[in-house]
Amino acid sequence: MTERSIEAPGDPAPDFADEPGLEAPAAAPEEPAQDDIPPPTGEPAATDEPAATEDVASTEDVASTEAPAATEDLASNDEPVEVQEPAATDELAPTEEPATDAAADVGPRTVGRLIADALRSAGVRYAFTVPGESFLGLLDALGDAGIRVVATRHEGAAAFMAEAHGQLTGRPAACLGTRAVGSANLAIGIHTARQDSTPMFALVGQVARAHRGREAFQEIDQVATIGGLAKWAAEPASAEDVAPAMAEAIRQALGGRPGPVFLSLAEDLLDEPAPSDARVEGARPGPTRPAEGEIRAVIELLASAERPVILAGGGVLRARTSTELLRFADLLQVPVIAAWRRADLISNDHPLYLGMAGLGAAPSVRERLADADAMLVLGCRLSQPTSYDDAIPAETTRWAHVDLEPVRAAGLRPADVAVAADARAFLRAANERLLGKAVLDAELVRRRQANNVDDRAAWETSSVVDADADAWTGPGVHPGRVITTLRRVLPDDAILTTDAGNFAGWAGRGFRFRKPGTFLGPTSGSMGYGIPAAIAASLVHRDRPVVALVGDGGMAMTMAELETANREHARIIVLVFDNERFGTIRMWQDDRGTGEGVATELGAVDFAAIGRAMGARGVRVERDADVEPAIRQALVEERSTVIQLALDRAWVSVDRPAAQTGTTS
Ligand SMILES: Cc1ncc(C[n+]2csc(CCOP(=O)(O)OP(=O)(O)O)c2C)c(N)n1
Ligand SMILES: [Mg+2]
Repeated sequence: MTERSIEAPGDPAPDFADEPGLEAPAAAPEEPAQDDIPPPTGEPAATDEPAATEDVASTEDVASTEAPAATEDLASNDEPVEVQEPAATDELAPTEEPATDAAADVGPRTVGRLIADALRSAGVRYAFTVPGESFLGLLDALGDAGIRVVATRHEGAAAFMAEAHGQLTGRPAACLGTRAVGSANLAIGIHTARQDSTPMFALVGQVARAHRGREAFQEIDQVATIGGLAKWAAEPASAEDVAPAMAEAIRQALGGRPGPVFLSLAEDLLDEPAPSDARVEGARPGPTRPAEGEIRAVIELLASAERPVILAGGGVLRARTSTELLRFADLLQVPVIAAWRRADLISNDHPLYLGMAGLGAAPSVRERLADADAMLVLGCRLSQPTSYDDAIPAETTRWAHVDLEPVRAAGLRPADVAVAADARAFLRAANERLLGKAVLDAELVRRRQANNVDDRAAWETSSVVDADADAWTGPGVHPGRVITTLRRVLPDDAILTTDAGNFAGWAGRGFRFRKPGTFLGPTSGSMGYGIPAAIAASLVHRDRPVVALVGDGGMAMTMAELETANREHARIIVLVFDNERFGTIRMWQDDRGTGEGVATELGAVDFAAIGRAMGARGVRVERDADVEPAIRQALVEERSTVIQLALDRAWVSVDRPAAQTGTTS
């Protein structure tokens, strides 16, 4: 077997429980009110999303009304068993789960079926694909194993859908493509899953073994090339290799820092009989738990500071532990800043929430981070945008890193305290300690409380995106007002997805998320993500509005998937911020003062008509007054809607709003 691993096997994935939304407290800030996310209602019948209203792991099973009833999932991530964790009624601990293949005893089966059963047992409910003749033996087996297969128009969208599904639910999905050409198209989503730490299976057909190494039709070394984007990749050489490869693939995808795995599967192998004794063995180890001394050290770091801050990332969302984070922040009176594109971490209305870091963030966020005398970086890998090009943590900030895999990167000052732990395990243990034996310096707590009030006020001022909206008379819409209108009109459990581009800055700064699990955005900054992610979210949550924010550039990259949405009865609303250019890159060109307009000027596209051609509704909005009615109408329609928003080019970015005089058109 050809195998490539770029990471040591690590720790387990957290369980995939859902979590109630967290509301801003009305009267008593230390008692966060909890507002439950309603259970999903659409297909899959018993859905991919837990219906629990607490932090309880889902017991959801069975894919969709269209998928065959699944075999029992012994290794499913949604059937955690409480282990080791101190008793708590509202959250189930991550758990050691057998990764055994439940279908191993069903009798003779093909290698394709063996793989499909193993995927199902690892929690896979959806496979997204552009089919190819090189993996028919797997494609045929997926439905029989209880996995719903969704055809997409491009493999890039298939990979984005699988990534978004994994990011939203914590449960891995699969994407499939054919040999070199399909693999190459899947690449963008594999890279995105890697940067987002999202568990995902990318499975690609490979030429038959007899042709391997002869530059056969669409042959490349897939493990060395596209596989290099994944956390782990392999090409099993024989039927005997497949079960161990699947066991390792599952362990790699879900264990430690989760990520995408890549399997290259020879066409002829898939129809071979699997060895009768083939079992996908292996257990993922339990979550890494912090030691007493480590917890104490982190608490002391924060409790002894006057301006501490918690910078929290996707690890908190993945562990479904926002409630514990807020409890921890409340107990210590330490404010929370979200990592880039993880702003749905806790309710943005909570007094201890001080904004999202990174691209487009309110200026107060960076200032507050830079000003911190102590910082806990929690469930966050300190990406380049989040750390403002490694400027955060600042030289003067004592910092602790609690993460499944704390980073030790070149150029990054080592953490004063580094704790390898799951965010939930850490927070629960830390909260227990705080509620029990910890003694806090009352004077310091009082000072932090006073600072928090000021800092929150500073963020609220700094994150306004529609200050000048009443003065705006056009042409086109005011992008900041679009975002505040959207917030006003959407229910709290609506899901927002975003593409890449300057248009996203207004939402990044101005939208107020109120519940965890209501935002999907790629930390890879990939264009083309918004629509596929929205479709994936809508498949999971049939009953919740899903809104994709896209620019005209990104829209055109994956707009063919509107037909996929229509076919799959996924109801999405697409807001297209149309400035007829790759506006972000044009801005950089203008800043350089050279090459303005090279490859950044685009022509007009009737996106509303495109929407209609794909089976959706399509409307074009030219002025602010028409934005709200268009969104409200879309919310009550049965079909998807494309709302094309005319955006004057004077709106360069959230930091460079249009002046009232003239345009750059
Ligand atoms: C797949 C991909 N290709 C290229 C880029 C580089 N890029 C970043 S933003 C951008 C322009 C996006 O244009 P549009 O979607 O119209 O949004 P705007 O910047 O105009 O708001 C480009 C080309 C990228 N991030 N992703
Ligand atoms: Mg544009």
